[in-house]
Amino acid sequence: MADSDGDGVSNGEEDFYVTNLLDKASAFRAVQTVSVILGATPLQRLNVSMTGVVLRVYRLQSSDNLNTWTDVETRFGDAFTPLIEFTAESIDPTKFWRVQTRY
Ligand SMILES: [Ca+2]
Repeated sequence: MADSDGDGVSNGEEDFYVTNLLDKASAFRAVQTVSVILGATPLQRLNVSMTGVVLRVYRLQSSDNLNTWTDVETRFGDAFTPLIEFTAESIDPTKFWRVQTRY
């Protein structure tokens, strides 16, 4: 639980994401955008990207209520193509998204 570099990310999380636990500039970060696409059936489009690490699994999930989560897409960390990008769309006016990571 310690945070040796004081960047707000625990040493355990830095170990999981293979970032430098002594460098504040080195931490796992995901970049996300949500766009509204107007049309006959308006929808929201999610884009989220992050740097993946070998032997880690990244799973995009969605929910309507924050209680029940549905798998949308699963990606595996790959040293040759480290960028992991998810794109998903929903016609629901309210949709929750998360990326679950694990070994
Ligand atoms: Ca840290």
